[in-house]
Parts: sequence; structure tokens; C-alpha cells
Amino acid sequence: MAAALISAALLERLAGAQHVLALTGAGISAESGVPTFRDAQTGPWAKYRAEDLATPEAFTANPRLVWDWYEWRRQLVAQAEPNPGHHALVTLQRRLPRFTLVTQNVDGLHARAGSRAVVELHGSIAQNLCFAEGTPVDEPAPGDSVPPLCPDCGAFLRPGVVWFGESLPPQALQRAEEAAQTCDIVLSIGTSSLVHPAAGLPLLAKRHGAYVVEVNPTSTPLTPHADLVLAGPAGLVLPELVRLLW
Ligand code: BV8
Repeated sequence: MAAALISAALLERLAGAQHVLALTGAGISAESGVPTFRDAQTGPWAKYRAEDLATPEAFTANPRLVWDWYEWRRQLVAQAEPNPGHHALVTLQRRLPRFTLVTQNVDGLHARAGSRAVVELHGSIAQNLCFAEGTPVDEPAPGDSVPPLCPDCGAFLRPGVVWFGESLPPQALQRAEEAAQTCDIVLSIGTSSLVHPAAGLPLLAKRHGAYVVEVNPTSTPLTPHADLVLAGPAGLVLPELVRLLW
């Protein structure tokens, strides 16, 4: 099925590409058993919208609720393994002249698969920060506070992710934009293309002459602007792409 989607034109372009940018979203981790950002809300969390919990306001209003939501997601990620989609991107990075991997995901699965220099636009769920100072905290203050407390100033710890309404890490965004402006091909993989500024990267690449490929079983706001849509799961399509290339 996946091979039928992959055109000879794409294979030819990839074989001659000098720089490929891959932008990934929660869909690439779906086959690892990590629910996608907008499907994640099950069980006790089903009554909340992810967008409503992933904000500084939600954390300020109810630190324990938001902390527990991230603890629930951390245990889902801890049970997950990278899938063939993640591994296919490792192969592309090893075999292409230049390959930039930019992810919106906070689950760390690309690095666990072996991808290098991953640009994490939205931070990492594995990291904790002091909510007051914004500094990384590896060891909380002793005690049984939930959320745990900063050992320096006693404020709550927060997960090291970018919440809605917060700016992205400037360096990560700058690296992502530079890659979008210089790549020959951009692969938008497993993202609903709803969250900005990440969602703008494939269009920025298109404006700079890149060939736009979308890998997603369903259509998104990017679909009308894509040069090629591979409408299948990343865990099938990406390994097939690598198999046909080499
Ligand atoms: C900012 C970390 C300055 C937390 C996340 C411009 C226009 C409109 C709005 C804005 C704009 N600029 C800023 C905004 C506001 C806001 C925004 O974009 N709102 C949207 C919702 C309207 N953006 C921000 O606030 C950003 N900050 O710009 O700062 C500023 C501030 C305020 C106002 C102006 C400027 C910060 C955004 C970062 C938020 N943090 N995550 C956490 O994880 O808890 S975003 C969150 O959504 C996740 O990181 C996730 O990665 C991301 C995107 O979701 P997806 O990855 O796409 O996942 P989703 O579930 O949506 O879709 C999965 C897709 O996979 C689906 O399409 C599905 O079909 C597909 N799929 C499923 N299975 C598979 C598959 N595909 C392939 N294979 C499969 N097997």
C-alpha cells in the first residue's frame, strides 16, 4: 500500500536532494502507543482539552492537576519505544548530504531512535524547570509536595515544555527557520498543522522553493499546499520510502 503512494518523482528528488527538512508532530509517535496530542485525552483526562491544560494559566490555577497530567503522559512515554517511522528518519539523516529534524513532540523518541541534533521546538517532557526562575532543575527539594519544589527558591517545578501563549526557544526556532529557508524538500510528518509558528515552517520552505511532502492519513490545512501527499501512517510510509531509495 505505502509503495503505491510513493511517486518516482519524489524518489528522484530525494536522491538528488542536498538538504531535507523533516517536521514531525504527535502522529509519528502514535504507532509507539503515545496518543496524539489531540487524541490523548482518555480515562480521567477525557473531560479536559489538551490545549486548556498546556498553558501557564492552567498551571497557576491548578498546579497539581496540570502536574498530574504531565506525570500521566510521562508514564505513557516511558512505556513507549521508537517505531519504524522514527528509525527511518535516522537512516535518512545518515544517508542524505544534509538532514534537519525539527519536532513539535516532547516525548524524546527521535533521540532514543538515534536521530542527532533534533530541534525540539516545544521542549521536553523529561525536563523540569523552576516555575519562577525558568531554570532547569534535575533534583527537586526533598519532601512530598505535588508539584515538587525548586531547591533554590521553593517555587513549584513545571515540565520543560512550551505552553500555549509562551514563546518557543529562540535558538530552536531560528534553526528551524534557517532549515526551512535552505531545504530542497520538506517532509511534514504526523502533524495536524494547527499550532504556530511550527505549522508555518512548511509554507516558509515552499516560499523558498522547497518541494512539500505531507505524510498523514488525514488532510490538514497544509494539504492544499503540498506538492505530494502520502496519505498513510508514518510507520509504514517512511520505511517504504527508505527501502525504495536505497
Ligand atoms: C507562540 C507542548 C508567541 C506542550 C505544545 C498564529 C496563528 C494562530 C495562533 C497562533 C499563532 N501564533 C501563535 C499562536 C497561538 C498558539 C497556537 O498556535 N494556537 C493554535 C492552537 C491556534 N501558539 C502558541 O501559543 C505558541 N507560542 O507562538 O508564542 C505568541 C504567543 C501568543 C500569541 C501569539 C504569539 C506555542 C505553541 C506550543 C504549544 N505547546 N506542546 C505539551 O505537549 O503539553 S503544542 C502541541 O500541539 C504539541 O506539542 C503537538 O506537537 C502540537 C501540534 O500537534 P500535533 O503534533 O500536530 O498533534 P495533533 O494531535 O494535533 O495531530 C496529530 C496528527 O497526526 C493528525 O493530523 C493525525 O491525522 C496524524 N496522525 C495520526 N496517526 C498518524 C498520523 N500521521 C502519521 N502517521 C500516523 N500513524
